[in-house]
Amino acid sequence: MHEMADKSSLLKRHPGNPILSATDWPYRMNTVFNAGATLLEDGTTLLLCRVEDRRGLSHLCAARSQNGVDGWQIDPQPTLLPDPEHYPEELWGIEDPRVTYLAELEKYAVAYTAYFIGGTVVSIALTENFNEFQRLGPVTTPWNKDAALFPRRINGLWALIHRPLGLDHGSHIWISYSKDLIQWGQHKLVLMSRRGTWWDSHKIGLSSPPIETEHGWLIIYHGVKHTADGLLYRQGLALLDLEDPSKCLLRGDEWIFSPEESYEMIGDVGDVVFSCGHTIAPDGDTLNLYYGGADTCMALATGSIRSMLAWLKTHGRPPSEGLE
Ligand code: BMA
Repeated sequence: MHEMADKSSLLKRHPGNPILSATDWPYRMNTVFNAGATLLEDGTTLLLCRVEDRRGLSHLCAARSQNGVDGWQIDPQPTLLPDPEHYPEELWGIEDPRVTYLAELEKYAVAYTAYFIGGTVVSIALTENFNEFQRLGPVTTPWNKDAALFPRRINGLWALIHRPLGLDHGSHIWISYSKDLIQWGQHKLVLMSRRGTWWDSHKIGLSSPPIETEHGWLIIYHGVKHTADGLLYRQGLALLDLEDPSKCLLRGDEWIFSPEESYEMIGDVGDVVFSCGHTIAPDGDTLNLYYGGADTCMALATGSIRSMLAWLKTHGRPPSEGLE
């Protein structure tokens, strides 16, 4: 169902969309999309954007704004470039960063996809200021992507959501744990892609990092459907147990956000809404979801965490009820 016909839509597009596109960039590039997001201490919104250059390789570039909507100050040069000399897995670029503030370390963790002939892996870098980064290197083997850290340790361990690539039957969301952010283990399956004609049947993967609520970790995830016209990327919701996030409590049957506007349907890869980051307003409820449109621009949609939880309570069900 198109959201236009559905007044109860959980996410409202900003009328100024797209909020960032290639024409805004201070240097020559192709596209900007799939940015990680965070609020800095002074309230500035920082988007760590995936920028594809005119060779087809991606790097990361920071854009800062006082209101998270316009007046973006974009770094005059790439902020984090692939470093294939020291990290050969970054030869074909670094993509889709997800930013989590780790209060215990007083650092931001960036989980990103590194791409080379051997496949995609998840790498982590730490930063205090988005000027200097400390790379921890790859934390998974290929093929893996769509990863983000939880903001705090759970039962004494850091937790990472990620998405290993499956076979034709789908790709599923996993969680792993670590004492030191480097050695990861205790891998567990969290959520499976559905089957057949479902909107999330081909692949699923985490969108922005998990959101802590009193009812559990709210996650927004992307679902991909393989259609005769190619892949169709939409967004859906699930709720994970607060103390054991490998346990999914509720999952919505319907998607909550789907390509509809021209900047989501037309671009380098059409029919894609793909989010890697959000910010939460000081009211603790308003969610600003930043997302890439058609792998070409950055857009913003706003919703309410409380409404999303209420929606999941009425429209969600435990995933153990079958994968259809
Ligand atoms: C996924 C990721 C995203 C991209 C999407 C659609 O596999 O690589 O970066 O937005 O495909 O092309």
